[in-house]
Formats: sequence, C-alpha cells, structure tokens
Amino acid sequence: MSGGLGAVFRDAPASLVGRQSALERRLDGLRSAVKEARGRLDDGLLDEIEATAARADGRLGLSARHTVVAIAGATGSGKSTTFNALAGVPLSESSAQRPTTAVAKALVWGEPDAEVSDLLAWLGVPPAHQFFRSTLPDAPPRGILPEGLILLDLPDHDSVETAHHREAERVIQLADAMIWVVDPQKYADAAIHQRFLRPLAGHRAVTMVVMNQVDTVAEEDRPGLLRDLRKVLVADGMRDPRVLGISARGGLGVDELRTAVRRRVEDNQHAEERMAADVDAAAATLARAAGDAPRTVPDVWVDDLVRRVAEAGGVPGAAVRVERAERRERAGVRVGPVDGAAVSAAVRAFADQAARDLTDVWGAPVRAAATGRLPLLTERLDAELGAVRPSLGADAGRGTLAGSAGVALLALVGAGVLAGLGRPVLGAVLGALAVLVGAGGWLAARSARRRGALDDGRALAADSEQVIGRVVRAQVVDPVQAELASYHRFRAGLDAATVSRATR
Ligand SMILES: Nc1nc2c(ncn2[C@@H]2O[C@H](COP(=O)(O)OP(=O)(O)OP(=O)(O)O)[C@@H](O)[C@H]2O)c(=O)[nH]1
Ligand SMILES: [Mg+2]
Repeated sequence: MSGGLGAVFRDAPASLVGRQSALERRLDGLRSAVKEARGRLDDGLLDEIEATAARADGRLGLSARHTVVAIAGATGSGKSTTFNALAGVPLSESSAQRPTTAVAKALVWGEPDAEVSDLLAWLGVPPAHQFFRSTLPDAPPRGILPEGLILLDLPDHDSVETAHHREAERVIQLADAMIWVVDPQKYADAAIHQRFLRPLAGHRAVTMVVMNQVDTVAEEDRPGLLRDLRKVLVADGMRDPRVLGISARGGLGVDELRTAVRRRVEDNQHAEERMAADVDAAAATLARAAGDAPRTVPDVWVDDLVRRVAEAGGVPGAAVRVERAERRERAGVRVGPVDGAAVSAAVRAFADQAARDLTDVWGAPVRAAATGRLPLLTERLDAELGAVRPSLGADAGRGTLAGSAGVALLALVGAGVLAGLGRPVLGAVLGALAVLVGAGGWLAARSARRRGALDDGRALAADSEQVIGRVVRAQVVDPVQAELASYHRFRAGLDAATVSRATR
C-alpha cells in the first residue's frame, strides 16, 4: 500500500455519508422525478429506480474504507478459480461439475470489525461464507491484495439453477465494482451481453472484463481473441473497454489482475462511481420513457394560436368591412361566430407542438389538456366576440372639410366683391383660389376619413384578438401549462440527478 493511500484511509470518515452530499442531491433529484412520474410511467420501472436509490442510500450509510469487488460470469468460466488465485488460497470450491457455487462467498482483505460485518450483512453474505485475511490457512502475504478489498465469489447467472441467477443478480446490484469472467467458448454468448454487460455499459469505470482460460487457446491466437472480446463489448455500448487475458488455473496474468484490482481499490472511489453510474443509467431510462418538451409554452406558439383562432372568427374580414363601411354603418359590423372546425384544428396544432417530443405518457395528457374544453372554448369565443363592437374614432375629416369650405366661401365672396368693384382679374384669381382651397380641403378630408376607417378596423381586430387571447389562454394554454408543470418538476428532478460529473 502506498503512503498516499494510508492518508486516504486515515482521513476517510467511517461511512460514505459525510463526503457524498453531491451524490445525495442527485439521489433526491431521482426520487423526486420518480414521485412526479408515478401514475404515468410504468410502475415496475419506477419501483426498480426507487430500489436503485434505496441501495445507494444503504451503501452510503456503510463503510467507506472497504471496496466490494464481485466476481461474476457464466457457469464454468472460472470465477471460483479466479477468486482462489487472487487470494492465493483455495477458499471456494471450483469444479468441473456444473454449476458449483450456490451462494456468494466473501474474502475480506483486513480485520473483522463492526463496520465490515455491517457491510457483509447488507451484502447478504452469511458468516459461514466470510473469510478474513488474518484467519486464512497458510497466511498468504499481506501485500498481495489491497487493504479494504472485499472480494466476492458469485454463483453463475446462466446455469439451470435459477436460485443461482437470483443470488448473482442481487449481489451484482450491491457491489462497488465487478470483475466479469468470460471464457474463450462463451464470451460472445448473447444472453450474457443482453442481460448483464449491455446494461452495465455505462459502468465501465467500475467494471473489469477478464478472459479466463487463455491457456486453452494457442498463444498466437490470444491477441485476436482479446481483440474480438473488446469488439463485442464495444457493441454492447462500452467505451474503450479494458480486457485482460488470464489463466486462473495456471496463474498466467493473475499478478496483472491483482495489480488492476489494487489500482482500482486504492482509488477508493468505486462505491461512489458505481452509485453515480446507477443514477446516470436510471435518469437516462426515465428521460427516455418521458421524452422531451419545452420548459414553458413559447409566446410565439400562443400568438400563432390566437392568430389562427382570429381567422376562424373572421376577425380580419370584419376589420376590412369596418374599414370599407361608411362611418355610420361601422357600428353594425360583428365578429364571429367562429368556425368550430378551424378553431379545433388550430388547438390541435398547438397541442401537437407542445407534445411533439414527449412520449405518450406525458404527451397524451398534454393533448387532452389542450383539447378537453373545445366545445366550451367555441361557446365562450362566440359569446365574448359577439360583445365586441367597433369603437369609432373622431370623425377627423369633418373639421378639415368644414374649415376648408369656410375659407373657400370667403375667397368666393371676395372674388365676387372684387369683380363688382371692377377688378375682374383679381376677382378671377381669388375665385381660382377658392376652387383650389375647396378641392384641397375635400381631398384632405377624404384621406382623413380613410385613415379613421383604417384605425377603426384595426381597433376592432386588436380588441377581438385581445378577447381571443384571454379566452384561449384560459381554456387552452393554461391547462396545457398546468399539465406541463408536472412534467417540468419531473425534469427538474432529472436535471438534479444528472448533474455533470465535473461538479460531483
Ligand atoms: N484450462 C483451464 N481451466 C480452468 C481455468 N480456470 C478454471 N478452470 C476450470 O474450469 C472449471 C470451472 O471452474 P470454476 O472456477 O468452478 O468455475 P465457476 O465459474 O466458479 O463455475 P460456477 O461456480 O459453476 O459458476 C474447473 O474445472 C476449473 O478447474 C483456466 O484458466 N484454464
Ligand atoms: Mg464457482
């Protein structure tokens, strides 16, 4: 053991709790996501994730000084032989008879104490199956394995004995790190990969893969065999897998395996790494099962919905009618009734946008929230739009026309007077001026009237859209937001659970 490691052990608290608050926060996030997903996502899946969180809690409350390394693999691959080779003592029965190991056995590289016995009890290893370095026959040299290692020999996961599989699966879920033992015959067996290695692809940091029985393969074929194993693991989703070829029976590669185990145990990070990998996997499963949605409904979607409902209510047409009508006729223009089919299509398009990347479990309620009140929506729109009247602005043209008519009249009178006084030229000029002022006034008045009509039309459209916005928010957007709020709480939990490794 290095001096550095001694320091780590001296400084380490008795349990993992003290230094794992980041992991605890992630677990809390995971649990709150599960809570929010109850009643929506599959209960079995949620139960499994809760069990993962409970296991992590259990491990966090136990010894931080020990690292549990489980030896797992198919029957006859040589798990017990590897266990014995690492210990340097034949502790676990290995045999040509299949299957051999029925219950997990533990070798503790250290002294028995309360902490280790709590951890072994939690792992479910009965006292009769516990071995301690200090009590081993022929006392193997202390330095061959790292202090704090708890090595577990597991039953197989593939023989006819289903009790073995259950025991192996149970312990694999609890271990801090794993040594997967495969052999040249069965390493590509689809069952092992589908059931175990694929789900553990994200657990690379805590998984060692060992190709045992390389003595049964010609020396020149061994590199190719290991290359192929690596390829199969990559296909399982494991990034850059590290594999080691050994012959547990012959001792080949056993020292290298001891070194690899030592390096990992001395990191003293496995319990945390394993739990982090479990939380990552659980959060990814939940995220996949739920799908994706925007955090809130963006304003542009609401604007688009309002615009489409306004069209369905004939708002643009009514605004144009106001604009074209004589002023006294404008007050009679009405908006609506709405075209129910067009409103329904607009609401469905809105719901589709909100639920587009969600899986059905969240998407269906979001859609239902959007469309659930469609009949009421149409009714309210008709009632409220029916009460919207064009508001008539001041008749700006009238003043202009009256003013210019007055000036024109004055000029005309002046022209007559001047003509009467024998100043016909001046009178004609003034007469022409009167015509010009009159015509100009009439033109200005007409354009002012047009502007007024346009403003009245626009005001009607704006008032109607405001009413539509209010009704649509109350009947469509708010119910969708309420449904998404639950989804957002779920995502917030997942966000907390999937905080980046750098900040852990
Ligand atoms: N040639 C050869 N045989 C091996 C090697 N390792 C184990 N064996 C033999 O393979 C057989 C099975 O070994 P075990 O260690 O019992 O295998 P296991 O994986 O523990 O099997 P279960 O407990 O049934 O799951 C025994 O006969 C071992 O002697 C090896 O490296 N080379
Ligand atoms: Mg065995």
